[in-house]
Amino acid sequence: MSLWYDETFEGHTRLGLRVESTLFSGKSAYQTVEVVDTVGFGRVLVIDGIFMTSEYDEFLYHEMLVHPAMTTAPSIERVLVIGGGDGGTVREVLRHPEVKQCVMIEIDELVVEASKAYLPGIGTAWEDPRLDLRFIDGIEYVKASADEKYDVILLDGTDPVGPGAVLFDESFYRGCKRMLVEDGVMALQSESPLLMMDVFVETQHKLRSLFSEVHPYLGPVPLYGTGTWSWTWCSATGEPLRPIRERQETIALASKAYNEDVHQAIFALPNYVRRALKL
Ligand code: SPD
Repeated sequence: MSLWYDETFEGHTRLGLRVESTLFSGKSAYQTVEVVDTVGFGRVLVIDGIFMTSEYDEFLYHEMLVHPAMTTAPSIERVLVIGGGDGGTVREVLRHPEVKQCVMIEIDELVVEASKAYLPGIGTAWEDPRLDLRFIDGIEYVKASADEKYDVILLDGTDPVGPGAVLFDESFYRGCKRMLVEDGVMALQSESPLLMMDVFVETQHKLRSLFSEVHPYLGPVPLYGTGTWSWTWCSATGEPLRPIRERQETIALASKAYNEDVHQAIFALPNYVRRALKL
């Protein structure tokens, strides 16, 4: 008998993965956390029934969230990651030798515990001495740390439901902007422009009210419904298509997806997205 795990979207569509076994299932104060072993996607982290990341395609998500920002920010010594409890985002950040400190703020310790135990191939940088992992609420951290300054801020949240919903609030983005150095870069996951067009567009508007440079970019992540995913690059100054070549070449050498051409290509927006954003 085969067992399938389905994620359903808006009550009209579902993505199903054939499951070999459930490796972990637990409930924290915030959410239900599971790790399932699937036939097609390897081990998959699931939060409140939503697929978060998989061994099979996590690189497509994490490399795209991290490297466009990390190769364009003038300085990358101090990096803040909010969310990202599976460890994939900080792993990519810490591949950059210029990083001196990476503060990671994760609300739910259970996500990190489960990921450390069952997804060790994703979180390979937990022991890096430059990582400062703190289990606190990202909203509270941003409110309380207005004087802290970061060169790069990366937001690796869940969908805008459950405890991660507040990571899509304009006031939260404003707080993040306050923590960026003047020429700093923020990048965030900004949902599917197909399945979640309303969230995608609203997010762009919120960001545009705060940053003069707001550039969404797209890439494939098969685990996420429709397979088309978006991230957004924001800054008060600067330009996403002018990466620092030497930094980029070093990172591209050992990346599975990210390289110089991909960096340029992902910022090309199809007409349906341009029109939705009135570009
Ligand atoms: N639909 C799921 C969106 C999840 C985005 N964040 C994933 C976290 C991976 N580090």
